[in-house]
Amino acid sequence: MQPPTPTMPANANIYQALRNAFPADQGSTAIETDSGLFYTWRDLERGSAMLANFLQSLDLPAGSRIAVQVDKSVEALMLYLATLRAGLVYLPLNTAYQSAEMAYFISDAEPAVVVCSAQNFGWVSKLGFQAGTPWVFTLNDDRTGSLLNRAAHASDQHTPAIKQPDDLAVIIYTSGTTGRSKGAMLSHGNMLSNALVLKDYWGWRQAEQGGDVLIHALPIFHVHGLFVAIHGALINGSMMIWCSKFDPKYVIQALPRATVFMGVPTLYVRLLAEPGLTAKACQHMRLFISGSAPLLMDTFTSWQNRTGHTILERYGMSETVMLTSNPYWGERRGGTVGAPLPGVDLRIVDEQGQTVIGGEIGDIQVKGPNVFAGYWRLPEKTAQEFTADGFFKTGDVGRQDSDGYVTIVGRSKDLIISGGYNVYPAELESFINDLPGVLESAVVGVPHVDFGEVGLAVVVPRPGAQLDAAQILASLKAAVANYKVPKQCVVVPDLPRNAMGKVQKNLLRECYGAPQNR
Ligand code: MCA
Ligand code: AMP
Repeated sequence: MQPPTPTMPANANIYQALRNAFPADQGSTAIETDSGLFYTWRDLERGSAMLANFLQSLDLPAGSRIAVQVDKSVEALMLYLATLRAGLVYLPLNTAYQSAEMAYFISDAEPAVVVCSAQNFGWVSKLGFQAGTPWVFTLNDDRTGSLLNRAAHASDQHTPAIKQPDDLAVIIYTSGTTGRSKGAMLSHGNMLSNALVLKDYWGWRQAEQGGDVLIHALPIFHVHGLFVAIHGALINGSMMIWCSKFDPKYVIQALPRATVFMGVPTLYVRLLAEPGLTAKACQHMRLFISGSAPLLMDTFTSWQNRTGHTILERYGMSETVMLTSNPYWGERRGGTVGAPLPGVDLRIVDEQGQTVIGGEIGDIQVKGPNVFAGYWRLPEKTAQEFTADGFFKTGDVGRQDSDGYVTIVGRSKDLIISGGYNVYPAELESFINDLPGVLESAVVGVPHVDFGEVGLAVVVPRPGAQLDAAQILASLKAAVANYKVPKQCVVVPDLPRNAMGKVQKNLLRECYGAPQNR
């Protein structure tokens, strides 16, 4: 039987719920970093209070966006918490985004505050001021920057703003299948309901039960690292071992002091490549969780054989936070993403929109308190992505077994997931098509030993033009986030098309899809 869906507290501000779970001993360690720093629970509370007071002193209009593109640090986490407690809207941005990508996000979201690293201040502040952003501050990963200087004068006492479950908390940009990124608007209720469900579902141990210790090795500008991992630890008063960057050797060395690890499949592949990953190293661990991309059966079984632990795979999206999970108590079935979480209504539908049963394959649609309200300033796009009866169309294709387990078999959206990051072919194709001498192009995902899947660009020259594949990749590298750049490019005379004139990407994958390892 599924546990009941948790009810919302009077103040749905998720910071308040996290704060309520901090251990009574505020002087104990909340975060230990890989650079040897220790932060107490009191540090988190006071540091985020000072930043919240500082943000509020700017007298920003209600609903103002705070756009943040900074390297991972505990101070960046405090800024996130401060934004929540001040009742403003957090907008995290991948540090790999380059100028054109940042220009788009800043002009679309119109943030009142932009926070960037001192190193990027020149170009980011220019973009901010051009878009009418009144405040641009810096925050570096070494506890310096104008944001901290300014907040140093603020009070360290702060009462979290009162929020209703539907109040906007965060905008997460997800790239679009048309090439245009959309800001998914997540509310305090979306995130809090999900955090409360996962608290029970994954059997987090409270301090009096010995407590959990999470190794936090993911970036903090996406749902996985920011919400699933951080909310998970904080709402259980659990300490984090904080890795500024994923380093498999450091993680293995930290395992004997930890109990929970979360990663995208690439992290598991890289850990398996380390001889130091042994059953003994993992004997103190309680739980390994994987998500954001498909976990290969080979990785699942190799992990079981090497460590004696069965990875728990779960499935979610930026628009919905977590949707399904294999059980903590019960069978973790490799190749599946488990059953819908309590409160999540999941159905598989055919092309006519009819629900299918009996393990038939179809489109995955979902509904629940965790599902977002819509895309920022895109009401028509939002309406297209929901059915008349309020289900969100995930764009994932799968089946559900009679005992509830869901298997994702593909995607109806044209998306490549590379090392846990989403790469949208349409964005890259549009850039390549604009290069001199290019007639058309197609970008497809091909298997990759480390990243699971990577992009391959297939490009057709204009009649008489000579194209250099390496130059095409170099042009892309100068323009878009590095993880989006295809690992390979081939120049061909034409693209295969079906009778409707649509490019047959499956044929390109078959032709060029030999597993890549570099
Ligand atoms: C780095 N590179 C990549 C990727 N990452 N190429 C393809 N895909 C990637 N994901 C390339 C860079 O372009 C660079 O190439 C070279 O690798 C080295 O870059 P570096 O930054 O040093 O790489 P790394 O530190 O080894 O990073 C690999 C990583 C990272 C640790 C696997 O990609 C990562 O942290 N991934 C996790 C992403 C994540 O958190 N996803 C969650 C999304 P060059 O040298 O040629 O420039 S949230 C989500 O999906 C939903 C909601 C969910 O369900 O969780
Ligand atoms: P994002 O836009 O970053 O939120 O990525 C969401 C997408 O990641 C989903 O729609 C799925 O396609 C994919 N995804 C997340 N978790 C899993 C998983 N465990 N297995 C397969 N795909 C996943």
